Amino acid sequence: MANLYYKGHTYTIVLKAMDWNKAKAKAESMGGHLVKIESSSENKAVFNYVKGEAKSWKTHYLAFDGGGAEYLWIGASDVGSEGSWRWTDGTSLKYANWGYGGEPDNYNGNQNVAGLALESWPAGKGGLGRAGQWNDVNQWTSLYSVVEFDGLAGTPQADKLKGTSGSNTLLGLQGNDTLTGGRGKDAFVFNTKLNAKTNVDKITDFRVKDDTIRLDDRIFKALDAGSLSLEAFHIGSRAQDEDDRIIYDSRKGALYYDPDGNGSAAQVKFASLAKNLKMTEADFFVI
Ligand SMILES: [Ca+2]
Ligand SMILES: [Ca+2]
Ligand SMILES: [Ca+2]
Ligand SMILES: [Ca+2]
Repeated sequence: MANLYYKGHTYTIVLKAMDWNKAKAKAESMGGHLVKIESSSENKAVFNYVKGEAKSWKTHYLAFDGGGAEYLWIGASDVGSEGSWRWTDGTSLKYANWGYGGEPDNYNGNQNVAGLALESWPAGKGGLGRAGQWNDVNQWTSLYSVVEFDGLAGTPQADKLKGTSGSNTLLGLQGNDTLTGGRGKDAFVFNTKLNAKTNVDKITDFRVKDDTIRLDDRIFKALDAGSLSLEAFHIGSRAQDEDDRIIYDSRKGALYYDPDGNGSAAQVKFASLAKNLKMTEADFFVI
């Protein structure tokens, strides 16, 4: 299955039917999030992508309380507060494409998450919504889901990703990826489980002046979101102090994460880049 690339974002489909909460967790473990659809053009692009992919699926998952039609999970929910729809990042919906027949209707009082419909509903006759529109359905329904990555993303395998001459965000995800930002102010995101054998990304053209390495605090648990502190960055082969967290071995061009500085836990290599760069804590940002 090919990814969809649209306006600097990447979309993929998880072909494993899950309830909404599991789908949300799965998307986040992949380094993305359940799709956040912010315009009619994005909705159209995502819908056309899903519709095209769905032609080859053997199994189609339906929401019985969604008129028995086929849906995929998207990131909108009002679990926190009935009627107050939000994306999984907590922002409210500025664009929505609810079914024209009165959705979201919180049918039976327990529809708190949204699906993107692949057909009209009620199935076979319509009247409440059409393909491409959204319906609130029960969160325990098992559906495939649409995952979005906020940048140019790869796959769980080893990828070669190339940015443009403009500013790009690159996410290699799992696998030993090769990332090339090109010109512009590029950001390289590390947001999947570290593994010194199977998840070390090579950044071929990191430029200290323009580029940034973004570290997800769900993976780099010993870091706090925001700027990396001066004390947390160290140049050398290993941590010297207990507060060293990100280690740049400038002789090898290797980047390591050390969860406890000079404590007993081992450092884990997560990236390689050129040797002898004038790296500082300012080259990192914790997300
Ligand atoms: Ca509904
Ligand atoms: Ca990777
Ligand atoms: Ca990859
Ligand atoms: Ca670029």
